[in-house]
Amino acid sequence: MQTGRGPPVCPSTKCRRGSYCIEGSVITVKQNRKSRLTIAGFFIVLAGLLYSCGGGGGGYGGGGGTPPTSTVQVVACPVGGTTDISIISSTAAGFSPGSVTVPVNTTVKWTNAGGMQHTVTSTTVPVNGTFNQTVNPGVSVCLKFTSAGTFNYQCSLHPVMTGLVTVQ
Ligand SMILES: [Cu+2]
Repeated sequence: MQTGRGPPVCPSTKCRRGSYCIEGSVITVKQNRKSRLTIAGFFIVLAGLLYSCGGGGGGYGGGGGTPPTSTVQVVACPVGGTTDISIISSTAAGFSPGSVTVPVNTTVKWTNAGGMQHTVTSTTVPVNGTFNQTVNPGVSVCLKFTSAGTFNYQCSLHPVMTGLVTVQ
């Protein structure tokens, strides 16, 4: 295996016979060309490899790994046990409270207490921590945060509305 040299090679079981793979050709190039060319060539080959392998599965065939699991999951709102945020206006104070700090595996519940549609849309968040939920008037949405981190969000319809969920 070429671990440590970059993204892992596509497993041969996922590459159809006849499609090119990294191993032989790139090693040869690496010995004969300067490193910059090798790197460029590597990514060109890698792109082709990902493309050729992507049709069979979920698009992660090139790495041979599993798809990333989101650390923020949309869940049906439970009865009780949630940290509650009201959406009260389309101003900067629209999310109330605008900042909450919760333990890992907390479900946060946003309830639209106004008459306008809003969203709860992540902005700056950890990898695999994105979310984007529409919240219609009178409706609640719930997100379960299963990993620690700092999750910034806004209403995509009224970007002045911002909020923060800190999970620790
Ligand atoms: Cu809004």
